[in-house]
Amino acid sequence: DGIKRLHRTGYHFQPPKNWINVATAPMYYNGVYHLFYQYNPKGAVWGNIVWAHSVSTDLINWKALEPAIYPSKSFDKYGCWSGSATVIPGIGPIILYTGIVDTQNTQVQCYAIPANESDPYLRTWIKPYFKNPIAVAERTINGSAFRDPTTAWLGKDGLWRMLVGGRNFHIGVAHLYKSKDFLNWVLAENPIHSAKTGMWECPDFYPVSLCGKKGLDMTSVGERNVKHVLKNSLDLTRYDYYTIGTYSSAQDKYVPDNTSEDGWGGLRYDYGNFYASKSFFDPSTKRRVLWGWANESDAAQDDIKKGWAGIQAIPRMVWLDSNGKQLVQWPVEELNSLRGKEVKMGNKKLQKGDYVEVKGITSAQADVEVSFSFSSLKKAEEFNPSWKNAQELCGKKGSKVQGGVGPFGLLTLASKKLEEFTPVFFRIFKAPHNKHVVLMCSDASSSSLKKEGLYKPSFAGFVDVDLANKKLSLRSLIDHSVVESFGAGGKTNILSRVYPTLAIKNNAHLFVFNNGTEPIKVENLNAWSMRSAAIN
Ligand code: DQQ
Repeated sequence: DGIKRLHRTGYHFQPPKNWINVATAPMYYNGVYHLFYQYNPKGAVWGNIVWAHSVSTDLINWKALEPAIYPSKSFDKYGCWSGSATVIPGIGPIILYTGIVDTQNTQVQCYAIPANESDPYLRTWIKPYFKNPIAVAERTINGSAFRDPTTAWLGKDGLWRMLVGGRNFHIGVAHLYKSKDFLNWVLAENPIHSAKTGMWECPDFYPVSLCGKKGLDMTSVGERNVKHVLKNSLDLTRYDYYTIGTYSSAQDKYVPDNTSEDGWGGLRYDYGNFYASKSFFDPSTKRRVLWGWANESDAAQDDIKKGWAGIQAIPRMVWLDSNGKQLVQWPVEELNSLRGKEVKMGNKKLQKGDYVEVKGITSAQADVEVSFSFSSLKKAEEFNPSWKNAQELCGKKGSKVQGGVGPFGLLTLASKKLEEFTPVFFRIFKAPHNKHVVLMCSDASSSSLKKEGLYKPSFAGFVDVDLANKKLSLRSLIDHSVVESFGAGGKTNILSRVYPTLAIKNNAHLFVFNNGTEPIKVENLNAWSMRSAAIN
């Protein structure tokens, strides 16, 4: 049984066994949060996909119900793939999802409604024959790349709209459909947007406020005084990228601002293992909440031995940064209810080569918030403008490579003698015109002594942060086989899946470190043992 439990999470969502992927149709309805997710009831590899269903009142503790949507009709006989929920004012929730109609994985879009609106958990969903499927691949659409309908919204003309992810040769497209009644859907002439990226899975499209952290409801917000976000999941590389832009329902167009790349090198929610994410508006707290799936980094045979594969990241609140150019994310505050014993460190200087243990908490299941400061950026290394790829740079300049300002940060899931550790750290470079480039890394390359079949990437992203106050903050959620980190208050985020062989349970340690010539001060560190959530 050991191998099955060793790396299971204490507070990141996972079912008792088997394969999971996309968190589908997250929603809040009548006081209850619903999480559906792609699930294989028969094993720890992808296949036989149904919608498993859990409910919660706090987004952290979950009660498992029976699968809500599973193959039962001619239009979804071979699988019920991802989709979204729309809560129609005065009517209630409708789920849109992708049905698989044959063994070639031909995809159609379908809808389902609650069998009994007065059941607080909405356990049973029906798929009426009337009008199902609501969209089949027609004309120019490629039916094997046609999936994952979004939450629908109302345009100014009173028509409902939804997007369906697709691919036209090498071009990723978000097909637009319109409907008067939510049942008869008509394909619009042009996709709402497209780009040369390959397939767009799980598109997500929503408005964000120009200032403040408040979320907006897709179905009712106007188009003025807001920005829109379009997120697409790139199946070739397995990452989610997004743009910020402007949407007009009169023109049926979304136009990205040119503040970030619309493609492979674009902004990401997360620079680690975080894919096929979905957001929803939570009307009870007026925030937008984001779910992302974190796949295993272990070999498939090891997933089978463990009997499980896949977790969900901690749900994150998401809003537009005050610079208007990127999103910011932060774990939902309900997570703090799991915080137990707390230890602190403050005003602690770290010279080059220092590492100091943070003792007294369960370091394999912890939440750490820390702010670092430095007195000068003079010693920062020169940035070479050809370094476009943060992950490659982190691979070259890991935590053991001495620097000027940084590398400094945390060593998470570390064995006592540091045979294993997952460093999460910053490194600051000097760029022309008195500018600086901040690199954030979550480096799995030293995370495990296990060699065979383990993916140990040096995940990294750049952080667009003002260093005027000479401070950088970091939060890491450590949970046995996951380290989920938020840099500079959630501007750059990285989730790593790791499988230590020594740094397990009570043998896992946590350190702060500095390996740059500029001394670094730990201004404030708060670390908590995390209780396990009641999950399923
Ligand atoms: N996998 C799902 C699809 C989605 C993809 C099937 C994301 O709906 O496009 O499980 O990994």
